Amino acid sequence: MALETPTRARKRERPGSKNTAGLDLDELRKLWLKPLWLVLSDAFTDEPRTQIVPHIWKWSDVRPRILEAGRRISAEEAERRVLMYLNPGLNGAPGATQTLFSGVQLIMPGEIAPTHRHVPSALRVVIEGNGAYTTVSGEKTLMRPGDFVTTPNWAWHDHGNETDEPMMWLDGLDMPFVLALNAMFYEELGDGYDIQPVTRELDDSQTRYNRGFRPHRDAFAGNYSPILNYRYAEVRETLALMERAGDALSEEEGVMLDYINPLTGGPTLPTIDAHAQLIRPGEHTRAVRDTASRLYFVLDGRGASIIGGQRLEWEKGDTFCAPTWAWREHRVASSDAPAVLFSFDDAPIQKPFSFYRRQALLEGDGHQSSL
Ligand code: GTQ
Ligand code: FE2
Repeated sequence: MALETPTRARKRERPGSKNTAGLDLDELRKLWLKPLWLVLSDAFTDEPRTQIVPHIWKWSDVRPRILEAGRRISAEEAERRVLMYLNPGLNGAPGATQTLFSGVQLIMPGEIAPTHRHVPSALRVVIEGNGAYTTVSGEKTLMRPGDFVTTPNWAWHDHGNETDEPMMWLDGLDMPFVLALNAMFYEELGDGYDIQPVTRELDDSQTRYNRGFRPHRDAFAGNYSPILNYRYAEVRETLALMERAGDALSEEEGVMLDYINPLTGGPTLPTIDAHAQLIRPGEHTRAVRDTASRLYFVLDGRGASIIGGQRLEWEKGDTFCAPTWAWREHRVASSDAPAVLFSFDDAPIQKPFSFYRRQALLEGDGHQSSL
């Protein structure tokens, strides 16, 4: 007899058994044993559950505080002068979501952040300042507002500011994920190498790989993008063209592009996918949810998002997070300029194991009712 596989599981009340069946739980506990049936429905939930809550870090709150930190602690003492963005659901543990760390970093004129490397992959998006540098694996790049810069796993990196204005950027790392796996390693390049030797031309990787070319018989074998810096000016150009062409208009995401590794077409970092999207004046995107957790950074403009039923008003420089499986939708008023949102998510961690799911809200008008 052939068994039919139901395409839709029937919904039923989960029993959530409290029946200890006369077993001696204390005795079992001493033996590090416990009946699964007592906790089954807490672990095997029908849908994802998360401690992470939607939250917005307003640039108007953050900016004066990171500048104050700049007056009170030297880069030398801090090593990395960063104010972390903590998710209110994590009880103070570092992390903006369960897998992603974020924060704002400040480097004052004349300062350096010494060379080190670590297991977590990192990305930066420049908020303010012009021309401070980061050097990754011997390649230096001068960073401008909106630029997206990657620092792969275990790559030597240092930062410095040889300009006369402060430089502030958003950091994004998969650090909570690495910590959850107990897989952290960290080391410094050490004495005399606070600034690592620059061994490649300025923007070597952009010229090599970001023009539809690749060196013949290229030996690059990293599981990350070889491109160090993705310029915001080019992102704006591409988004503008996509908008004019009327293509790639996803109801859920407006006009959106992915930052890719040109060698694979996949994400720039093995654990983190990054995107930029244009929300046009008068646009209200259809609600969508997926199993990835993510952070949004407002590159330009202003608007509002409803994340998990919570309305977050945002403007340039703000950062906000969307928990796993929370409906999210974005809106820009017709009287406002187009807005550009940068976002990064942990989908690449989930996809290889078939954990990733995505769903658009098809009921009603495709919007949540906001609180
Ligand atoms: O700039 O290298 O926000 O190593 C956290 C850890 C930034 C960095 C962070 C880091 C860095
Ligand atoms: Fe680092």
